[in-house]
Amino acid sequence: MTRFSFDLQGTDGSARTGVIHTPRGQIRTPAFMPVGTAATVKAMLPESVEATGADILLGNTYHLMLRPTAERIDRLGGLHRFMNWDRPILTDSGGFQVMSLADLRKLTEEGVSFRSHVDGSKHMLTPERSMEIQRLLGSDIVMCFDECPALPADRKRIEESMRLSMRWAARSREAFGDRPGHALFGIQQGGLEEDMREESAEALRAIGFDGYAIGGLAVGEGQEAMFRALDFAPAQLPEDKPRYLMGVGKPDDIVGAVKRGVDMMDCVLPSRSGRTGQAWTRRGQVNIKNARHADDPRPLDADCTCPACRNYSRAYLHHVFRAQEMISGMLLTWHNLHYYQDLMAGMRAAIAENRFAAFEAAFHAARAEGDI
Ligand code: PRF
Ligand code: ZN
Repeated sequence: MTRFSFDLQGTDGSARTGVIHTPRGQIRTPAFMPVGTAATVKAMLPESVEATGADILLGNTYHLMLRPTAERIDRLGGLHRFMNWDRPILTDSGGFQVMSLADLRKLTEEGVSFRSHVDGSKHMLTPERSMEIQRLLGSDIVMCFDECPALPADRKRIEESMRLSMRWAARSREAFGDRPGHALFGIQQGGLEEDMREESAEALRAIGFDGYAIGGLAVGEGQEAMFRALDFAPAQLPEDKPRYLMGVGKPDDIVGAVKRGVDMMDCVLPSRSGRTGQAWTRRGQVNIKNARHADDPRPLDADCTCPACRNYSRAYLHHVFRAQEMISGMLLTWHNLHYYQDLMAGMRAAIAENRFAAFEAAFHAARAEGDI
């Protein structure tokens, strides 16, 4: 059986390109993972997600434990079969989602108790239960159970939270055990402070993981502060393992993160904004609701090869959005995911050919010209 491994193939400054090998296939890095929270990437068939160029999806412990439950998914053959996606799946561990979505949360050393945002039922998540749920789902890349404050927060609060997450990381490692072909990733916390990030990285390195995530960023600090933290955080993590920046981001966040040494990212933005009429293109953001598109026979992005751009006009996309037709969310989501995957492919090629700086300059120049 293929064990989980990471093959770092090239670097350009701090930027890296490589391949993660898993029994369910390869993940080309830098990788963008579309979000399939409730066992679907909303408005997309799995084969369409694959056609955009995605190698891996993200699923959520929190949502799936509440509905339809991990035990039911296990009885039905696991998450891959349930949602008809046979490539790798990474699952988030639930703590972060509980803290942002659940009602009546109570945080203790043991874990988090909370009420479901769906039906008010009572639940408890601990590192041990999170590992069990992610095993029942059949996740290929399992995330440690952690929590983090929104920023800005007091140093004291960030420190206590980070140390709790490191104790939970040790319990997650113990509960995960030895599962050949499946990976467990640690999650670095520590806010924006270099010394706390280093303490967290040191704790994770001592435990030992198959990959390392950077958590606790993109939680209200803004891009400039996030980039300052990313100027030191990736280098604190092992060079020979994948580094995953959780919940990021807009295209310019992604380019800046890759430049600073991040290998994997996920974000709801391309899929969520597709359903609200926002498109992302080489020339920046386009709001398809805008009346200026009503008579425009041109494609959304003349350089894009996705079905929305090959087969439809801006006028059509504008019309179906205004008419609240379901195809609107389908086409814009497809386009956005395709654009994100094109961006990742462009960065992988640029890093491999040692021209990332020129790629980054061209990326910003096209956006500065704007949509015309
Ligand atoms: N931890 C986990 N999931 C996350 C985050 C985190 O810190 C973030 C922060 N951007 C997004 N998703 N487990
Ligand atoms: Zn397109």
